[in-house]
Formats: sequence, structure tokens, C-alpha cells
Amino acid sequence: MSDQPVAVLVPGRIHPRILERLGQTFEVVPVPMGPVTEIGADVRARIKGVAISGALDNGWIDTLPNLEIVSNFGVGYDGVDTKKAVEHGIIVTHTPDVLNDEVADTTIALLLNTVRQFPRAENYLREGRWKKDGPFPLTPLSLKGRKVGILGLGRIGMEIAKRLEPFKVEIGYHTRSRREGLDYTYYSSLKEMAEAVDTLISVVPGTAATHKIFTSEIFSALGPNGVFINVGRGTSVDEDALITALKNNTIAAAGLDVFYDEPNVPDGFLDLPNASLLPHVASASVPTRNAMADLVVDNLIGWFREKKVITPVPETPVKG
Ligand code: NAP
Ligand code: 8YV
Repeated sequence: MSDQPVAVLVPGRIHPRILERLGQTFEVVPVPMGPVTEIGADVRARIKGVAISGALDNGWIDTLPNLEIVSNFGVGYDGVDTKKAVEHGIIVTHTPDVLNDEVADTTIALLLNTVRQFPRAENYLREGRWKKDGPFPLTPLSLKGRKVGILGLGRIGMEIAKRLEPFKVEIGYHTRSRREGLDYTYYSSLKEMAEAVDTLISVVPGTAATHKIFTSEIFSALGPNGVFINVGRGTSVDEDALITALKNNTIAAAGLDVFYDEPNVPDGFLDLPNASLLPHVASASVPTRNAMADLVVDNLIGWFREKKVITPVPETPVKG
């Protein structure tokens, strides 16, 4: 690296370990999340990297003349416009694999919470109702004997499938490209899968192709015994259609870790007894978030020391 320290822009809040580690090597330039704010031309010229958790405003890409790399906190990088980054010759990195186990574990927990209503049962105990009203009511749903269809059998989807095997449920999946050498049933479309299974788990990225693909038609196909779990992105779901499907018992229950416009969770979900809701916590343990934070920083250090990154996104491939 040259004598002049490289500056790294950090819009909005980010994991504290990232700020601490960046500060040991780079000049850190914190700015508010959102549209471009005024910063001196000299600082702007020194900014060659961005560390981001959430959405990066495209104005930064337009106005930082020497930007080389955007390091995204999260495996999903729907907050970064990769098309624009490619046009500007900017590398984008993300944090795959280090969170697979945590997210898959959370998915199983959310599935069980949804079918067996454990959060409601715990509240029942805490409210003193066990003593006052007797045992918590039996849950109409069970995981036993379910047919599960996973939308997205990538790094995390595979870990979810492996964890489902000992639960003795049937496992199938839909992806655009069929995966070879697996015993799981392949469905050629989401609709076909929804018709065939009674439990849908979504773990696809938030892209134009996955935008609002969970429609009223898909929920009708899933049917009245149907359970829908989403740990991918909330943008994949028509939330009005889901709320209606849960209210009308078109499907039986849903477990959601992600929402269309976080942290704004539609009121319609909050009163539903058949929805189990989490505030986007699938990867949110200290060890896993530390590993993600380290990867954000190590990608930046690798780039500025050796022009190598560890985990580029497929749209901006760079030799590791
Ligand atoms: P990945 O390895 O890239 O897997 C993505 C899977 O989705 C692939 O199997 C891919 O297969 C499939 N897919 C993509 N677009 C599709 C489409 N239009 N229709 C059907 N299948 C499609 O990604 P990952 O590491 O498993 O992460 C997946 C996503 O989970 C992330 O992008 C992120 O949005 C989300 N996530 C959420 C949390 C959380 O905290 N809740 C944590 C981590 C990740 P094909 O390309 O063959 O279709
Ligand atoms: C993070 C995630 O919570 O990795 C992802 O794609 O959704 C989560 O692990 C998020 O990206 C950080 O805010």
C-alpha cells in the first residue's frame, strides 16, 4: 500500500468488529446510510473501498472517482447494484459459507416453532396460564410425515436439507438448474413443487427473478395443511397475499425471518396466531457475525495488499 492511507467509506451502521479492524489498517470514513452526503474532495479521492451492511446508494459509485471495491456484510448482496459496479470496474465481495450452519439451524428452529407453536407455548407459561387455565392446547400441526420442498438448494439450502434428513420428512427442491447426484426430488417449477409438498422453505436470493414469486396462486397450490418458511429474502413474497392466505386458512401457518421492507413488518402479520415471526436473526450469533465481519475486512485487506479477494460475487469475479 502507498504512504497515503487508503480510505474506506462506511455508510450507516455496521458490525463494530469491522470498524475496529478497518481502523487498524485504513482511514475509516463513516457517513449516514442513504443518499450521498457532502465530503471533501481530498477525502473523496482517497476513498477506494466501501464496507456496507444494507443498501449502498448508487450515488456513491457515481461520485467516488477512485472506488475499487465494495465489501458487503452478508451473503445476500441485493443492496448493492452489481450491474453498476461492473460498469465502473468495481469489485463486489460478500460473506458466503461462514453463516451456512447458523442460518440452517435457525431455519429448522423456525420450522419447529411454526408447526409446534413453541413461542406461544412459552408465552402461555410466562403469563401464568398453565397454572390458571391448564395445559397448553395441542398443536393441530406436526412435522411428522411432512413433504418439504426447498426453493434454493445452494450453500444454505443444502445445509437445511441435510438437517431435515433425520426428521424423516420427504425432501424435494426447485432451482433453475437441477443438481446432479442427489436423492432429493427435483421439481421443475415452484408451482409444481407447491402442488406436490405441504411445506415450502424459501432460501433464494433477492433478485428480479425472485421478486414476489410467492403469490396467492402458490399459497393456494400449497393448500390448507401448508406451512411456508422464509429465510431468504422478504422481497420474494407478496405479503398481502400471504396475510390473506394465513387469515383465510388457505395455508395453515408461516414462519418468517425476513420481510419485504425491513424493519417495517406489516401489522397484518402481528395479530396472526398462525405466523411465527423473527426479526432477521438467522445468522445473528456472536461467533457467526464475527466470522462475517472478518471476511468483510479480509476481502478489503486482500485487495489493497495483493489485489486478491477471498469471496467475490459471481458478477465481479477476481482470482482469490
Ligand atoms: P447460493 O449458494 O447462491 O444459493 C442460492 C440458491 O437459490 C441456488 O440453489 C440457486 O440455484 C437458487 N436460485 C437463485 N435464483 C433462483 C430462482 N429465480 N428460482 C429458483 N431458484 C433460484 O446462496 P446461499 O449462500 O445459499 O444464500 C441464499 C440466500 O439466503 C442469500 O442470497 C440471502 O438472500 C439469504 N440469506 C438470508 C439470511 C438471513 O439472515 N435470513 C442469512 C443468509 C442468507 P439456481 O441458480 O440453479 O437457480
Ligand atoms: C445478515 C443475511 O443478517 O447474509 C445475509 O444475506 O441476510 C444476514 O446474514 C445481513 O446481511 C446483515 O445485515
